[in-house]
Amino acid sequence: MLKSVLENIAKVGRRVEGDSHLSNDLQEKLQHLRINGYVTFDHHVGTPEFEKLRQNYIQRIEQNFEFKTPCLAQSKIDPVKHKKLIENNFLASNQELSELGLTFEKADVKSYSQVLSDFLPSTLSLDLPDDYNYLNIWLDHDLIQVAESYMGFTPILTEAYIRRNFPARIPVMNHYWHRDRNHKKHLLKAFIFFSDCTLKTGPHHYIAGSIKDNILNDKNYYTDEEVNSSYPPDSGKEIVSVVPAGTIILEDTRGLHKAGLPEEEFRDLGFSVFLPPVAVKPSRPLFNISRETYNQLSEKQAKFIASGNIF
Ligand SMILES: O=C(O)CCC(=O)C(=O)O
Repeated sequence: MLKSVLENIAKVGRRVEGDSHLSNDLQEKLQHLRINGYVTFDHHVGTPEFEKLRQNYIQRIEQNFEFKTPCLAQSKIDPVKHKKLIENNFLASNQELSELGLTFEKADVKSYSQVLSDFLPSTLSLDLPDDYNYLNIWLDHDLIQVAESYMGFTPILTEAYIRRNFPARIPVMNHYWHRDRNHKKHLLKAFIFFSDCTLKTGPHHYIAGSIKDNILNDKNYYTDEEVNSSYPPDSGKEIVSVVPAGTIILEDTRGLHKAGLPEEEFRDLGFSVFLPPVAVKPSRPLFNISRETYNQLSEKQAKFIASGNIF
């Protein structure tokens, strides 16, 4: 008995007992997540605090050029020369793309509009800023309580970043339906909308309930046709995120999902990934926060941060 308890702790982490400590609203959210594989939080929509954060993010992208480079420049893609890469949906590291001359660097950046016109980026990525105001959304108190109860233990925030996605000539892997494989049993991702999302700006798509079935689970990617034939459009299973800025969708991405390809403008989306403590690779932290920012977190929030992420 003791042996199996210890084994369980080693497998996942500190267990969280029951759901009764949650408010009625959060119990409902937890129930929704358990049944459907996703749940939506809208308490940041329209708040001055979120709008201030959004403006800060826009400034980091459009004025300070804090996005990551090397960055893929769709303008440098030659459909003939890069046929293989296109067929592989650009499954290559930034380093490999850079060696092929398909990226732009910080030194190439003169202004935001020049980046868009010269390089046609499909995505600009920003690492989570070392700022408590961002962490406080990534570790939103309602969200982490639901995440913890769903998993049954306190998970660790292992990835944290924001992406601006533009219309792209060539789809990449996550534009196709897939199931995330980061962990077989315990995985949650939060999608934090930093812009109003419409059908035209590339909504996120999810098949409700698909974590519970074993349909379409034998290959890495699926077409719309394959998904439509297993989950007909009139079944109401496909959830499409037409939502205002400030919305957070917490999702078990072991279920079927895909990124919508923007047809116009862009969409800004924050990402967080929650995994069991044992799945954390201390040698490879995927985001960093300073001790000063860490010290601003509540006791509860701090439990979601691994020591390897603090510098
Ligand atoms: O950008 C999105 O809407 C989804 C991204 C995705 O597929 C993923 O993070 O696995």
